[in-house]
Amino acid sequence: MKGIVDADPYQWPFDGSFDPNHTALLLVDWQQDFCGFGGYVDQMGYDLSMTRRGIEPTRSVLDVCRQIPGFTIMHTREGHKADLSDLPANKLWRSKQIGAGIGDDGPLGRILVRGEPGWEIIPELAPVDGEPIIDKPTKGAFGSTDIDLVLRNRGVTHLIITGITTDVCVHTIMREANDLGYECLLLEDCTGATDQGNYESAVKMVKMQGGVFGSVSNSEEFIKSLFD
Ligand code: C5J
Repeated sequence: MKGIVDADPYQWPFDGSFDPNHTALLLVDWQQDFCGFGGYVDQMGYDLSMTRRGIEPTRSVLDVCRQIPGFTIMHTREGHKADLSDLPANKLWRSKQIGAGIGDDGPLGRILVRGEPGWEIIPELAPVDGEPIIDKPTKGAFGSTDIDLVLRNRGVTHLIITGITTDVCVHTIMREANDLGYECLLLEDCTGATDQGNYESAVKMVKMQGGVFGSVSNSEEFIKSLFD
């Protein structure tokens, strides 16, 4: 395995080759609430095809990574406690403004509440035994959970990032990780936003300043790099 990914604006990783023992595939918030019919994003009235289009490429990457010994595969989920005690008043208010109040009943149970059908990770990308799941009440993960500790305990220094939505949780997590020194790669076909312009801008932002938050590639290039 050469482990160098053809990416933009630089061949990833910056230091020449990556080692699966120090790399994690991160699957950010692949939950029914963000890409399932009747979930939070659907209830807000957005076009689900935009958040769903990354499912198949991500599944291809996941299938390959699961076969590589040493590779960490980690999932995150956004959701709140049933009593909503971890839900800030402004987040609740905003969700009600757009007609999808967090904690309200919807077709997939209570919106964005832990344990409800809408909060579950979609079956296509569901975790298997041994894959850590990080639960967060926030958009980011590093400021509100033990994700950094879990990654460091496994010796992870490099992150391959997939998930939804590109401009919100994916970007927040990538920025947090980058600030902590993780070498990040975003797979652009393995992510999606609720708005095409936001998706394109979010991808573009990663690439500015020589890769201000990391580098950007896609599922095909990443998988190819594993077999070069
Ligand atoms: C949002 C997320 N978009 N997982 N959450 O509210 O990106």
